Amino acid sequence: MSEPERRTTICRACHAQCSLVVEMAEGRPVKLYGDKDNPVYAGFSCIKGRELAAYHASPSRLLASRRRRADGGFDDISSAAMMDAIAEKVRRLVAEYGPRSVALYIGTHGYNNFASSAFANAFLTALGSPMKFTSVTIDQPGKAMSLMLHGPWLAGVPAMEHWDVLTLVGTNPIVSMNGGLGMNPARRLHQARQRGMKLVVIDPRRTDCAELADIHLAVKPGEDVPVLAAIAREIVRSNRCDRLFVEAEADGFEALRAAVDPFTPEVAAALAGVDADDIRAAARLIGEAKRGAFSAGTGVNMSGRGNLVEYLLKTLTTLKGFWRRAGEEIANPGVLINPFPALAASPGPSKAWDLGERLRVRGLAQCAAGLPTAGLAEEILLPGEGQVKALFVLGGNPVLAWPDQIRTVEAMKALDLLVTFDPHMSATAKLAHFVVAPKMPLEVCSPTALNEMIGNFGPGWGYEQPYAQWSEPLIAPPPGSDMLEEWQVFHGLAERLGLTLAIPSSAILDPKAAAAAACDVAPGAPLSPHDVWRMLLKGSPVPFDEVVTAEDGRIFDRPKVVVQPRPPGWAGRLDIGAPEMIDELASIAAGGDGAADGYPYRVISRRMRDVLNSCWHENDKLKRQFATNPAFMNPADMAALGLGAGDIVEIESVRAAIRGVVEPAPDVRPGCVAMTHAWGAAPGEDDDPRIAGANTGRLTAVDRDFDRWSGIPRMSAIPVRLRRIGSV
Ligand SMILES: Nc1nc2c(c(=O)[nH]1)N[C@H]1C(S)=C(S)[C@@H](COP(=O)(O)OP(=O)(O)OC[C@H]3O[C@@H](n4cnc5c(=O)[nH]c(N)nc54)[C@H](O)[C@@H]3O)O[C@H]1N2
Ligand SMILES: Nc1nc2c(c(=O)[nH]1)N[C@H]1C(S)=C(S)[C@@H](COP(=O)(O)OP(=O)(O)OC[C@H]3O[C@@H](n4cnc5c(=O)[nH]c(N)nc54)[C@H](O)[C@@H]3O)O[C@H]1N2
Ligand code: SF4
Ligand SMILES: [Mo]
Repeated sequence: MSEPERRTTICRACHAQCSLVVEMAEGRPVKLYGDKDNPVYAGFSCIKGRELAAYHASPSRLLASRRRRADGGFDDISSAAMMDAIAEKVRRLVAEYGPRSVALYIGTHGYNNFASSAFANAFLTALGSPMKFTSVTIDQPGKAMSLMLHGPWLAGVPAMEHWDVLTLVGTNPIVSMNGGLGMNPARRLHQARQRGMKLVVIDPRRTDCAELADIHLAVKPGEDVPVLAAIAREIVRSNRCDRLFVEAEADGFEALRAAVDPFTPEVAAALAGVDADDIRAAARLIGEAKRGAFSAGTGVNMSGRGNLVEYLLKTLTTLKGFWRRAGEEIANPGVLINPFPALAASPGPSKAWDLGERLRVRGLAQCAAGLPTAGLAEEILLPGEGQVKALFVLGGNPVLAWPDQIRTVEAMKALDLLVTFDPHMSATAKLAHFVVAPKMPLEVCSPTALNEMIGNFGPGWGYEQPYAQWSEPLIAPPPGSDMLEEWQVFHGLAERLGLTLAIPSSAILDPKAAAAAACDVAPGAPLSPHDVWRMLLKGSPVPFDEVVTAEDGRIFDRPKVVVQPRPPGWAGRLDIGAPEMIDELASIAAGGDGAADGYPYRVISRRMRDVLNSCWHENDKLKRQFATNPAFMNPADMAALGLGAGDIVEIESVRAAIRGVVEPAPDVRPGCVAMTHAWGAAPGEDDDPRIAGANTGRLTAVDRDFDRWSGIPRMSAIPVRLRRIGSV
């Protein structure tokens, strides 16, 4: 046997896009591991990424697309015949019901490769349908909503090396890579702590990050607002605000001061079930810091008050003047994507909801986070003009991941046309009319555009350096397979329907400017993957021809940018007293949130290190530690309920009951059951939680306790009652 050839590639098993070494022997990948020479990731990888090649060779992988028969079984279908059949069906639906009857949902694996999502969106636009949904509105919609309410600060926050304190709220980036700590998060946190950075973690679970925190506030789920309001109150009252910055740049200080005033540390401590002195200590750490950052995650975005929590974190950043100032340097002026202008200024707040297309249900409409995905099942089920009849699912799995699983399954079954793009017969694919078998990451080219793009989410996201990597295909699709890239399918459909696709540049953040720079793809135009990426990176700071030379991933030689002061006559100001947020604070202070009688426990969501959402659950290496998604419970609760490790517990919400396998977890706050989403199967299908896991989405109802703008219902902090129903 010859020596293995060493190649590098971008891991595309999650959004973090780590750089992996791939040892190739006889044209096949034999070993994957983190590239220790990579200047940003420095050798980091996880088991999900090291198994990337195994997913490609998984026995469960579809090697051709499938079409459902009338009896519910599936036949293989050639790519060409499949595109013919889907195009014909779309043509008939649009003719009979109008373009709005066709909808698109982009999930986790629809973003990893921008080419897929760009072509899918352009296809909907060409059809004339506004019905474009993504997982963002069931993930962390509070980020986009709060950004509009508070206003963006164009220069962002300083690099992590300057932070004296970091506060993580409902997020565990050491495991999830969810921002806050950047790439190689454990190493970065270690380095920051060595130089003296303090860490505050607010989470009902003693997470991997909380283990390393200076202060851990193990709040009651859903009760973060009182704690953050009390921290803001302490900072204001102890005169630790940056008054000059606030006066110069923000409106609403008096309204905010009055709104947080009722939240004394004692009041907040009682509401959140933590120690008032710990709240004071956290306020002191943050208050005394010169620079710092806040980062939140799914935990708080899903527990009922996501907009307000994210808003308070931006407000605290403003109160402390933690934003990057004029004269400071930005090390990353963009490689693939043009960043915001480096100005110490804000364009000011803007409207966050009712921004366009209205759903026909519950007054929901396009908001800053997108069209409310939590309203889509009802849109499909509600008869009448505009009803959604066809759904394209791009790299997502609604049946296991959307809230309100019962309604979701009903909706999927009601569709005239359901098309999933998935390498697998996922739970959603099983209900689809067509399952498109796509090429997989190591078989396609792509750059690190996704991770650079999400650098705009907040502190500790994306790259602080002008870093990028480009990957060419390392392997060919399996012999005898018939697969396309997702974009090729949308291109093929457009061609069959005589539609021209306008592909906007991903390098331009402003959607209007990106659309103005769009490249038209006429029907029948031959297109290579490089042609497509040339379009997608049109106008990128580093030109495409240079980007493709970075197959190892590198820091480009780019001029540092110095933040410029606010131009004269600039009108925009930040808003820390947005009336909607101030009203919500007032209702919480008045004790607005009623207790859920009879449902004393709370199911809280969490990620597991080795598994991403519903992906590749059949891979044994990902299940070394846990076979499915256990119900993690505090031993004190287990004792009170007579539960032992491995027992089956019934978990019942107002909506439905599921069964979970109990796993003792002293790190979980008593009263909580921590469970990962996107496991289990469709209702009536499984039903052994030890084999399929349990679906927490079944506990939730989209029309109960939902956000008025993004529609996100309570997907964490779900009130439940528990009952022991068996042991091993
Ligand atoms: N209760 C509760 N519900 C939640 C959450 C929670 O914390 N609690 N989290 C929410 C969040 S944050 C999200 S993002 C959503 C996730 O929602 P989705 O994105 O809808 O769900 P995933 O399970 O990520 O679906 C990914 C699909 O992509 C497929 N796939 C894998 N590799 C590829 C590939 O290379 N190409 C293509 N085309 N497909 C591929 C997988 O087989 C899988 O079916 O779930 C949400 N639901
Ligand atoms: N290994 C792995 N990595 C992933 C994923 C995965 O499935 N596995 N999924 C990816 C996806 S789609 C996303 S969106 C990101 C999400 O990334 P994160 O948001 O960091 O996700 P989690 O690790 O679940 O962290 C959420 C935390 O919120 C806490 N929490 C729950 N309810 C509350 C509450 O009411 N208040 C507070 N303060 N905390 C609460 C939970 O205990 C948990 O520790 O991760 C991504 N990365
Ligand atoms: S963190 Fe994500 S990108 Fe990095 S190796 Fe793991 S799965 Fe791949
Ligand atoms: Mo997510």
